[in-house]
Amino acid sequence: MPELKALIFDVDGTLADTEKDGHRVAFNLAFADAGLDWDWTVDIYGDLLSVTGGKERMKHFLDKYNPAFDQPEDLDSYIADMHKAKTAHYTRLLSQGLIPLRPGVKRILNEAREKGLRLAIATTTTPANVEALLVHTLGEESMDWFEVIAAGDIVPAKKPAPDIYDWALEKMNLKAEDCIAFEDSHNGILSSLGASLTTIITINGYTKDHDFTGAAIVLDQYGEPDSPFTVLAGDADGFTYLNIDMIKALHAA
Ligand code: XBP
Ligand code: MG
Repeated sequence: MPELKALIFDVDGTLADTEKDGHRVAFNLAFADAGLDWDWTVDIYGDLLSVTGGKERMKHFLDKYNPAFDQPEDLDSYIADMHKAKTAHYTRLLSQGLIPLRPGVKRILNEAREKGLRLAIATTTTPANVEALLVHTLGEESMDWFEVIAAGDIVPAKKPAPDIYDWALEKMNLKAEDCIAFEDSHNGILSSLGASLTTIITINGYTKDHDFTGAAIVLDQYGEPDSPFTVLAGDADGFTYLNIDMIKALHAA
């Protein structure tokens, strides 16, 4: 296996646990602003997460949970406007520091930079949401740490399609074998494996029972030197928290 050159991170559920208390809350605030009684409870949202992309998710909600809704003439622009309002709520929630990075993320990003590994993001959420998370957890300069931020509608097909990872690889002029991906969900690993990327999984409340077949390893978290991860599938080969040496070992395996 060639030398590891770049780390490509998913965002939601991977860099931070954003869904239950971030995106879901922002959706409900936007619905309330619009005078709608749509209430995405924790359980309903967990089901709706099977569809990636907030706009696509709202359409899926109407089809599956609210077919009687009197849809406007131009549903796409109605949904797009609702999504803009939701994104404004979400970025405001992040600006209030409500959603921290997951354990080990900041340490791994800093170690990668110290060791000259290139960084990228491949996510279904919007560029605005990525910027808000990075700026409010790592500071303004962190936007420059990532050579490529592949996000949202930049590709025609969202995860589980591999398009977003393929796009990031192309922009970085790298092959999949030069890189390793970090994901949290079944849709996410289908996308990264679809792009032939070795993939490290951390689960979260919504994805703990997902199928992660093909993952290099499945962890409950990246851990810290004083708080070890739990290995849910795969072999940590003696490591107790994820660091660049372990990432390189998984890439080479
Ligand atoms: C997760 C998603 C996103 C978010 C909501 O993205 O599927 O749709 O749930 O964000 P990933 P938007 O795990 O690929 O980071 O409303 O901006 O889509
Ligand atoms: Mg994710």
